[in-house]
Formats: sequence, structure tokens, C-alpha cells
Amino acid sequence: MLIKRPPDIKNSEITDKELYMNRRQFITSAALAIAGFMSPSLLHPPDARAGQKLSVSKKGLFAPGEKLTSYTDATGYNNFYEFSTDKLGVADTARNFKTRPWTVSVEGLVKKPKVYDIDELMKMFPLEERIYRFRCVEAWSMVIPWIGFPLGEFIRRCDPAPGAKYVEFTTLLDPKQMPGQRQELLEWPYREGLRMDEAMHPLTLLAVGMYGEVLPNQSGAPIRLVVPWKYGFKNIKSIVRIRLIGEIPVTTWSKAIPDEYGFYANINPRVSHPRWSQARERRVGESIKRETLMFNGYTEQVEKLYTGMDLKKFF
Ligand SMILES: Nc1nc2c(c(=O)[nH]1)N[C@H]1C(S)=C(S)[C@@H](COP(=O)(O)O)O[C@H]1N2
Ligand SMILES: [Mo]
Repeated sequence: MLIKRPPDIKNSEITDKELYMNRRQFITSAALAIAGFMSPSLLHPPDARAGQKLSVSKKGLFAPGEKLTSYTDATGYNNFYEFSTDKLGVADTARNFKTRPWTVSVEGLVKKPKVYDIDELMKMFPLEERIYRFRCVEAWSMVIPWIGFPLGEFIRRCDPAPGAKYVEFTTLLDPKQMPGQRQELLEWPYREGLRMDEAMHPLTLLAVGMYGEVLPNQSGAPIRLVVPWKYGFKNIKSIVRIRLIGEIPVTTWSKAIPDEYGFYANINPRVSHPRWSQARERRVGESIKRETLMFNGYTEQVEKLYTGMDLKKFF
């Protein structure tokens, strides 16, 4: 999302994850040596789960022929305003974020409301790896191997009541851990929503991992939404609540700037953002821009959801 113009992304020449980790370790020890004392954040080791491998039962290619974004770029250039508005600074600010214990509550118009422990939830469904295109409204894009399970299967398991028409998602509210929440940047906690049929669509994923491992904190640990045909801001991170409701939910960005960020937020090269065109995008790691595809290239799978809708009006 845009408060100030994003700086051009510096592409690290280091793309290999091991080199990346070593470099981080080096920076940390150098900082320690210079400071000559332990700062409180360095006393707490990062979450023990970081780096933990995840096994997947199925692999799906939803961006055929496209090169994966490097791990370094995908986990070093993030939007997560709870931690920082500096995309290059989110990873470090989120380093000690506690993702255990963690619960996700399912509430509202469901016959089986329940508070799920994240570890219980991760065992309920076979995990799949799915390579999806991901595009931010700021016109950068990535190709990411997400690991997760379809949101629709989870919702079905919770038994939606007949009046359920929308799904609302809420991020953790914890200003002690999330420095961004101590400022009125946005209305906290971050909220997003989907129409019921979008939520049930087989492409809609609840992601718990990426690149073969559990989600790093900066990427929305321990659980985040991935809806590959919608702009990045729909992909809410660090979810604690899923609520089925009858009315269209209020969402953070569409409430903050309604003319710029609509509820649907379908990737559409023909509908411009009021301040810039959405016709082209820059794949992180490449210098030449490419044309943005309708629904991010997922037209065949999702266009049926929007038949008869004016996508300029419902942007
Ligand atoms: N809770 C929360 N979720 C969020 C955001 C945020 O600031 N807070 N930013 C959104 C935006 S604008 C984008 S582009 C994606 C970025 O995800 P990534 O950092 O994994 O690429 O997260 C989305 N989810
Ligand atoms: Mo975004």
C-alpha cells in the first residue's frame, strides 16, 4: 500500500538462502560487537519455528514457466504496517514476534464455532505447495511457492449457516509486539474480507508456509490469506479471527481510502488506481516491466464469480 512512493527495490546479488542467513548472522554479531552490550531484542532468540521444514502432500503449479522470486526478495521486501512502513525493515522489526501460543477463532454464522490452536489447525488438512503470482497494488509482483490448505475446506468443516454471505478476517491486535499499532497509521486491527463464493474458491489458500518452511514472521506467521487474483492488500497476515457474516464487512484499506482501495480489489489492468495505472507491473528481480494480466492470469478459474458485475464499479 502506498503512503509514500516506494523506493526502487534493490536486488540483492545474494539470492541463496544460506548466504542470506549467514549475512544476517554476521550483521547481528557485528552489531553486538559494536554496541558492546546485548540489546533486549537480541537477548530473545527468534521464534524457534523459524526455518522449520514443512512437508507437503501435493504440489501445484499455478504460474507455469515463471521463475520463482528469490527467498531473499520475498522475505526481505514486505508490506506489514503493524511492524514497519519501511518494506526493507519489516523482517528485522518482526524478528521476535511470538507466534506461539496462537489461536484462530471461527465465529459468527457457523454451526460449529470454535477456537482452534494453530498446531491443531495445521494438522487438520494436508498441506499443499502452490506456486502463485502475487501482485501488490503498488505494481510490483512476485512468484511465490506458498504452502497451505484451501480456506474453503476449513469453512466447510465449520458448517456455515444459511445467512453467511461474507467472511471477515482479523489480524492480531498487540501493540506491545507490533510497534506500528502504537501509531494511528491505520485502524487496528487490520481487517479484510471476501464474499462467500470467493472464500470457498479452490484457489483461495490459508498459507502457513513458503519455500518449504513455516512462514517467516514478516510474511504473516503463523497463518495468512493468499488470494492470487486479488491485489496484495487482500492477503491479510497473522490472522486470529475468521467471522462469517451476512453483510459486506468493513475492511481496513477500503475504509481508510475508499476511492482507492475497493472491497473486491481484483487485479485488473483496465481499471486504474486513481493515482496510477495498473496496466503494468515489475516482477521483483527484473528490470523491464511486464503487462499485468486480468485477474493476475487466473481468469479461466475465477471469471465466473463476477459474471454480470461492472468491475469498474466494483473495483
Ligand atoms: N495484517 C496485515 N496484513 C497485510 C498487510 C499489512 O500491513 N498488515 N499488508 C498487505 C499488503 S499491502 C501486501 S502487498 C501484502 C504483502 O505481503 P508480503 O509481505 O508477504 O509480500 O500483505 C498484505 N497483508
Ligand atoms: Mo500491497
